[in-house]
Amino acid sequence: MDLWFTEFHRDGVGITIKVKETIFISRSKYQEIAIVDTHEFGKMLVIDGLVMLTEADEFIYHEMMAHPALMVHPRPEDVLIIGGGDGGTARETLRHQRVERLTMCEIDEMVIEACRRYFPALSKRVIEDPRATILVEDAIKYVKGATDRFDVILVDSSDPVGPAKGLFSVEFFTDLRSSLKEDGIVALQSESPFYHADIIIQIKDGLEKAGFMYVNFYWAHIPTYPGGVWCWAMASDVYHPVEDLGEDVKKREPHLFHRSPLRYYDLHVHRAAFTLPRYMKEFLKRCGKGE
Ligand code: SPD
Repeated sequence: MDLWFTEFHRDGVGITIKVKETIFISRSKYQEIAIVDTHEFGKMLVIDGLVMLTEADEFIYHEMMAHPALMVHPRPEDVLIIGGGDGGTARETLRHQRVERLTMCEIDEMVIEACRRYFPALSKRVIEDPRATILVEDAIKYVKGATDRFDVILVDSSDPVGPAKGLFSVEFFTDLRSSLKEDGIVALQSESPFYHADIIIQIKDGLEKAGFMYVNFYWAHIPTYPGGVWCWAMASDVYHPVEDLGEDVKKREPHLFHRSPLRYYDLHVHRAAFTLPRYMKEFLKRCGKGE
């Protein structure tokens, strides 16, 4: 008997992936977590019926979640990851020699534990690297109460359903801005430009209302996410994501450019990622401070 998994993007459309076997399925305090092995994409993490990552294409998502902000900031010494319990964004962050301390704040311990067991290639680094601290906490409360200030905050959230809903609000974006040092940068996963323009508009509007000077979006292709194209926002009061990308970053992190372990990100990709298709520029122009 063939087993297939379908994630519905809307009522009449979705992505269907052939499953070899279900490896793990459980309900945590917050959500339903499943790990299945697939024929095409290797192991896949699914939360509340939505694909979070697959072994085959996670490198694109995690490289683009972490490196653009970390390359633009001249001294990303203190980094906070919100969500990201699978460890993929932490793995990419810890490739940067300039990162001195990494805090990862994930609400759901079951995500951390399941990924530690079934996705060691993602989670190994954050467990073994002495620069990393893992907090099992609600990030919304953490950024409200935190006295620490960060150079870079990476919001590697789930889609805006369940516990992740509050991670897309103006109040949260305002608390994020207060948790950054004066020249800090935040990058947030921002959904599909084709299916979730409303969410991207909400993020742009929210980051601008929170007071960020620069709010820009960038994109990459991710075959297993809705529409195959995914977006991130980057916001800062000081750094423009392309104009302030110095070539000297190659001297600061040479191992990420010469014989690089990266498979997607480089400085050409960085600049290209901030070039948006016309339909996206159109809907961004119509909200907040314009494009
Ligand atoms: N629709 C998928 C959105 C998932 C974004 N976060 C994925 C977490 C991987 N670290």
